[in-house]
Formats: sequence, C-alpha cells, structure tokens
Amino acid sequence: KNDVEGFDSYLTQFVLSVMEYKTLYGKILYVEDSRSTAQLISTLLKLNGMEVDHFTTAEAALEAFDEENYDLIITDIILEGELTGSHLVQKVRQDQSKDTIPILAISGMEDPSRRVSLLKSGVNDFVSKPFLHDELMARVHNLLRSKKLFDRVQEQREALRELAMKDQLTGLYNRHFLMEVGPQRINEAQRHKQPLSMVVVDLDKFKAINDNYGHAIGDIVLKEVGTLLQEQSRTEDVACRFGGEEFVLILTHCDLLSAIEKADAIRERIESLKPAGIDVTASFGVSSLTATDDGISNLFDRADQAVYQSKDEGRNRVTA
Ligand code: GH3
Ligand code: MG
Ligand code: MG
Ligand code: MG
Ligand code: MG
Repeated sequence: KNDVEGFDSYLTQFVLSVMEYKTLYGKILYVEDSRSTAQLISTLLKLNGMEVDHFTTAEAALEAFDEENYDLIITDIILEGELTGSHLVQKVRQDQSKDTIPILAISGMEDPSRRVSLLKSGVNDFVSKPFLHDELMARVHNLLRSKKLFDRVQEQREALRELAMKDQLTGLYNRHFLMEVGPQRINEAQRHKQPLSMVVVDLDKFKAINDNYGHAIGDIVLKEVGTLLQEQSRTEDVACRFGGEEFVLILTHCDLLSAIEKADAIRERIESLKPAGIDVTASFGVSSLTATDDGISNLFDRADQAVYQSKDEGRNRVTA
C-alpha cells in the first residue's frame, strides 16, 4: 500500500511539475550516465517543452557543446568516463565565447565543501539527489530565465553599438567607427608588414546640387553614392561616411597602385551612376601606409591633401 501511495504522490508531483512550466523553452545539454535516470529526467524536460540532447560521458557532451548552442547544461557529477562532471564544468568555463551558459549540477554528494568547490568552478546551481522533480524544474526555469534576460540585454547592447557606429543616412560606418577601427587596422598592417591604403572621396560641387535640386534630392544622392561605395568594398575593407559629402575607405592588403586603380574604377562608376538623374562626380585622394607612419592622421592628411590637388586640377580625378 505504501508503494502505491508513494508512486501516486510521485506521479502527482511529476505531473504538477510538468503543468507549471509548460510554456518554457530551452535547448538543454544533459549529461547523465545512469540510463534510467536519464530517461526519466529527459522525459520530464521534454514534457516541459525543452529540447534535450542527452550524453552519458563528459567527452561526448563537450563535443556537442562545441558544435551547438545550448541554453543550459545539466550535468551529473559522477560519470563513467575519464572525465567527471567537474572536468566538464572546467572545460566549459574555459570557453570565453560561451561563458554565459548556465550550468546546473546534479550531485549525489552531501559534502558541503564539494558543493562550494562546484560553485567556485562555475556551476550556477545544483540539486542534490534525491530531489523533487518540481525542484529541478524550478531551478531549470530560473536559470533559463536569467539566461534569456542576459541574452536580451546583450542583443540590445549590440543594437546600440551598431547604431552608434553607423551613419543613419547611408548605412555606412561613421567617423567615430573609423577612428576606432582605423588605428587597429593600421597596427595590424604594420605588425604583419602588409600594405594598407586610404581613399578619401569628396563629391564635386555638392553644394550646387543642394541649391539646384533641394536638400532631399541631395540626400538621395548621398545615399546612392554610399550604396555604391559599400558594394565596391570587400568585407575586410572599411567604408565610412566621414561627414557631409565626404567618404573614407580603408583598403586592407592593398598597396598604393592597386588603391589608385580601385579609386579610379569607383570614380568612373560614380560618374555613370546618375543618382536621381543628376550628373555627379567626385574627387579622390589616395595614400598608403609607410613604415614611419605613426597613426591614422598621417595617412588621412596625405589623402586629404591629394583630394585638394584633385579639386585644384579640375575635379573628377584621382590623385595620390
Ligand atoms: P567641392 O567640389 O569643392 O567639394 O564643393 P562642394 O560644394 O562639394 O563643397 P562644400 O564643402 O562647399 O559643400 C558641401 C555641401 O554638402 C554643403 C552642405 O550643405 C552639404 N551637405 C553636408 N551634409 C549634407 C547632408 O547630409 N545632406 C545634404 N543634402 N547635404 C549635405
Ligand atoms: Mg552518475
Ligand atoms: Mg568642401
Ligand atoms: Mg565636395
Ligand atoms: Mg567636402
């Protein structure tokens, strides 16, 4: 009779724990070497709407961890293989790129000092055997909730960062971004003794375009030129709107001659672009990194000087 009552309350508790968290979703990496326990807990998690990848060894789990993106790791501590759950935790925490993943340890050990060392090694929470399914689900729920909140904050931060780095009108990077990333590219190029060039692009008589066609049409011209510059850039290049009707390109792994060729090709494309049906041209200044340059301003000053020369000599041309 006791058995029946025991099973009954076990079942009730199981069902209750399922009902309560039905709405939650998470992709879970679950490590447990006892197949019967694994089957029960996997079923519980799945009934709660989770996706569960179960492994019996830390080795197999670590492989899956490298390949997939999980929302939570649940791991038994005593495992069959060479590696224990504690080893698994250590290895997971060494991976900086996935350091926000929560870990829930299932431990049979009552020894409080073991629990302390688990927490110190990066376990976020644990349950001790024997545990109620409801307790497990409550802890899983809380960990997933924190993970989701954290991920959302992270996404918002990235969106803000993107916003701060981009020019609203053209979608190109802005001057702020250039001043942050330009020096990094220059350092890398100097360190690896690789060529790097800068192209400054200034639209010709743009004030007259605004005056003749209106500011809104002027904006369309800027947008279309921006799109063209973006299309003409390789992923490793940086195309930015430096201000007004002036653009800057950083061409990595590109020496002076190639940069001049590139600039002239872009010059021709702008000439035949006819944004909003208007004849638009641009003047170009090109400079290349030298061993004695000590920053982005050397490079920029030379390219800017070259633009002045292009303007002086009649515009719609490239000067280096
Ligand atoms: P130059 O050939 O010597 O470069 O002559 P320019 O007229 O292009 O040069 P100037 O610097 O005299 O004028 C640039 C103009 O660009 C003035 C400014 O009103 C306009 N401008 C700057 N930012 C924007 C913008 O966001 N939208 C529009 N429509 N015009 C802008
Ligand atoms: Mg075990
Ligand atoms: Mg000007
Ligand atoms: Mg201009
Ligand atoms: Mg200008």
